[in-house]
Amino acid sequence: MRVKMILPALTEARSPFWRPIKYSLFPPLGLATLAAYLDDADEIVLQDEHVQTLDLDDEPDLVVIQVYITSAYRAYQIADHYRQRGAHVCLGGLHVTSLPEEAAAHADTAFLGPGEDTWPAFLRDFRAGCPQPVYASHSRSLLDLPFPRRDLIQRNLYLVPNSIVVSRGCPHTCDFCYKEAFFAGGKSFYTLAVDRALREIEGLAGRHLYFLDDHLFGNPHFASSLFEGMKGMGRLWQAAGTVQSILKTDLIEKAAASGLRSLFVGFETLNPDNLVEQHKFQNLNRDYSAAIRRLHELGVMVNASFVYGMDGDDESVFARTVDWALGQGVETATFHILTPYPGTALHQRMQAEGRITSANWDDYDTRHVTFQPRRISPERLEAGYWDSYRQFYRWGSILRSAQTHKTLNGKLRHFAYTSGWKKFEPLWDWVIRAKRVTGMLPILERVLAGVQPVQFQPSTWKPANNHMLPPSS
Ligand code: B12
Ligand code: SF4
Repeated sequence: MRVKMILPALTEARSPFWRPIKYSLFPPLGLATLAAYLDDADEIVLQDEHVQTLDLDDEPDLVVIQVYITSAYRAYQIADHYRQRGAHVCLGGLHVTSLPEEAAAHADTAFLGPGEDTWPAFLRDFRAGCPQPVYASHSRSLLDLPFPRRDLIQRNLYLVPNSIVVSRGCPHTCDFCYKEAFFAGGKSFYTLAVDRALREIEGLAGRHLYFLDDHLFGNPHFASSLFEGMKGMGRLWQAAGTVQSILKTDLIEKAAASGLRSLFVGFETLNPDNLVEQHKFQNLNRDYSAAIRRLHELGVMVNASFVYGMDGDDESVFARTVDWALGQGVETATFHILTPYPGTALHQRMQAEGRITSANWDDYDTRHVTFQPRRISPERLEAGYWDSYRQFYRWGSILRSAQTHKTLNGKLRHFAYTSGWKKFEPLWDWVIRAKRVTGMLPILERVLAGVQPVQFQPSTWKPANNHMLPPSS
């Protein structure tokens, strides 16, 4: 069987004039995972439109397309093209799960939720000549998960070829997050077996890893065993975690001792009323500054994520947030405009209040305002969002923020990392076009390694309480 697997790109990533580095970071791991369920005899071609021009002139039997909200229109266009050519077209992923009826108009088969149970079931039916129009995932487990078919990925096209996920979902329930909608109908947080995760890590070439898990620390027992197992592997790695997971346990020391060098942290807002509004209770009453200090003391850089446009935000939110982040010595910051993704609790609330102003999915990229904000105009919200990036990444800001670190090493690493991402964008653009992105990985590793690895000592840190299991909200 000839199988074509496609990750379509949003318009910006296809621009002939400008290619932001973020689209050349990670390979399509979801599709590589699904490919692992195919037979050895199947001819598989996997293409990622973020990094290559699609060949649409072929004649596959089966086409598999992963649909994100911002690439939905492009995905439907490709799907229609292949259906006209007689292929059986499968659509799945986050957007298909949120809006199955919209997607079904372009698919022979639509998949809701994660694919580990539905995809093998479909393949059996397809080979038997009786594929169904819809498969919805209910039974969730990663215990028999095959290794992703990384051999189908062109590693040289990505800065971070070693992305990996060892869990799915998250134990929390924030109103704006895709998670509840995507995992409806089954478990919404589960992990690989630790040994299986460690074996996959061992098989990855080079030093650098990027865990794409929503919340790598979400199951403390799993995370602790994973970090213990990674100690001594000589890895340098990056991941995402919550403020709570930094402050509450000694997991973060174990993570640093096994090579964690940069953490994406969802601070989201400095306003507690906003946290309550979004049901992000795990951030409430947490000392954000203490979390950042703790990471820096361990030699871990901080990528702080902020969301603008919640009901408590007014015009003052931009300057206040940027100023706070710079004062804390946060190395990189990502700003987002609150986006009510279909299927989320936020979307339901906004819709009930008549505040949704756009149903153009191209606008749902966290850079456009798609709803009526409460205390600020949509124009000011977008302007303030762009201005935050400008202010945070000015040379003067980078220097000021780098100065907050206690050690020379910390200052230099901050300066190199922050300016490397944001001040050399023309260089990144050139490197992407020259297909030499992976050649930059040793530089990234060098910067991440800026400090000596932290030796893990049994911690004297006392958790805020003894609740070591993943919190439920
Ligand atoms: C890595 C990543 C990226 C990377 C690359 C994406 C890639 N290579 O896949 C980059 C940096 C390019 C990126 C960009 C963006 N991203 Co992004 N990204 C992620 C992240 C962190 C991990 C994705 C991943 O690899 N998951 C692990 C794999 C194993 O899971 P998976 O891809 O979901 O695949 C599984 C299922 O979805 C399903 N499946 C998927 N497709 C199909 C198809 C079929 C036929 C079947 C059967 C099953 C199936 O089966 C797979 C195995 O279970 C997710 C968060 C998340 N947890 O998903 C956000 C996320 C997907 N991104 C998001 C967003 C908003 C964006 C941006 C718009 C951000 C921005 N402002 O620029 C852009 C644009 C994306 C686009 N192309 O349109 C949102 C998506 C919201 C939505 N409803 O679509 C997420 C969920 C983050 C969030 N919490 O809001 N992203
Ligand atoms: S903590 Fe992060 S991943 Fe988890 S539900 Fe909230 S926003 Fe989503």
